[in-house]
Order: sequence, then C-alpha cells, then structure tokens
Amino acid sequence: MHMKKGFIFDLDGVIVDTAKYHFLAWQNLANSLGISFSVEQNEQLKGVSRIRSLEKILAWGNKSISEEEFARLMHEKNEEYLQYISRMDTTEILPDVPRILDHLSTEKQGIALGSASKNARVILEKVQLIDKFHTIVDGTDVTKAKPDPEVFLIGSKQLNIAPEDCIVFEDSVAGVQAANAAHMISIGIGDASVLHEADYIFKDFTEINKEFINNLVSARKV
Ligand code: B16
Ligand code: MG
Repeated sequence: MHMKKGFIFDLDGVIVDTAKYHFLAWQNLANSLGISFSVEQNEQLKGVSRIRSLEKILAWGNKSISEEEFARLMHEKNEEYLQYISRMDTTEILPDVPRILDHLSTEKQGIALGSASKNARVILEKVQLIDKFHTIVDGTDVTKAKPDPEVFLIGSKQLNIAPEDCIVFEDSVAGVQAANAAHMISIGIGDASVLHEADYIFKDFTEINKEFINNLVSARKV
C-alpha cells in the first residue's frame, strides 16, 4: 500500500455506543416535561445535533417553551450525559475498531474524526483512542449539521487529502448523506435496510478485513 487516503470516522455508533447514554438523558428530560420518549424515537436522533434533538422532542410532545427554558434544558441534558460518559472506559470501544485503526496507522493512512458531538474529545480520552487520530472535527467546529458535508470537508482539509480520496465510516442516514454530498466513499456501519444510500454497508468492523481496506486505498470515488 502506498497511496495516502483519509479515513474519517464518526464517533457515536461507529467507535463507541453512546446512543444509550443520550437515550437515558433525553428520556429523563422528556419525561420531566410530560413527554413520552421511546427507543425508536432515540434512533431518529442519531447523528442529529443537540439543538435539533431537543426541537424534535418538543415537537413530538407538542410543547413550546421560552428560549431561556430551551437553553436550560439543553444544559441539563448535557450535564446528565456527561455524568454517564465520565464512567466510560476502553471496554466500551465497539468490536474491532482498534484493529482497523492500528492497520490504517501501520499503513500510514490519514485518520480523522468527524462527529456532530461537542463532547467528542472527552469521549475519545475516556476510551483512550484520542492519540490514534491525526485530526478531530467535532460539533464545536461546524456551523452546519449533517447531512451537510461541512464536518467531513473540514476533516479532509485538515488531513490535507482531497475529498475524493477520503472514506467515511458512519452509522446514521444523515451522516451517510453528508459523506456522499462531500464526494467521499461512504461506508455504513449498521443496518443495511436503513443505510442503503451508502457505497458499502457492514454490520460492524468485525466484517471488514485488511483486503477491503487495502482495496479502498487504491480506489477513488467516481
Ligand atoms: P452532543 P455522532 C452525534 O454524534 C450523536 O449521534 C447524536 O445523537 C448527538 O445528539 C450529537 O452527536 C450531539 O452530541 O450532545 O454530545 O454534542 O454520531 O455525529 O458522533
Ligand atoms: Mg453516529
């Protein structure tokens, strides 16, 4: 392998499963407002920004609140979420993520994070993966949420690798759409019926072998 590519990883749902913690915190918040909140609804918040998530929950509950209350609820939700992630450790890394990161690093490929989360750095530190990334683009760097390609385009720029030479791993529909809009190769991690817009789909990283990665290194999105 010699051609240098940029591999951009989403965080929640790709490297770690923090959706369960978002769920607990959003559920407590929704219930405190008298709004019910299901696992299915939580699915619809994957890859969605914090602001947009709260807007959606309020819409589901037919509630309208003041700007001050909105800001207070966002803060409260994040405080509870931070409590959950403060207890995270390396056991929460999803299967075979370290194997893929190590392989890419041995092969001298570019590695970036492209997440909507404003807590991405804290999480990567907790699971001790932060040093594996050449650059980290998170919710504090972007103005436009996925499916806008901004987060991945910033990643490609920071890696100094053209978008057409970048490959994105994503678990959300909006994230796959963002990768496609950025003209990058999109790899869906999760359910094929949900992520059908992706160029390739795998249940998780255990299904991805070295040969597949090596082929990506010599491929280009057309
Ligand atoms: P925070 P990703 C996304 O992360 C999550 O999937 C989404 O559920 C969450 O609302 C969003 O980050 C914002 O997270 O509240 O921590 O800023 O999948 O893009 O890595
Ligand atoms: Mg995700």
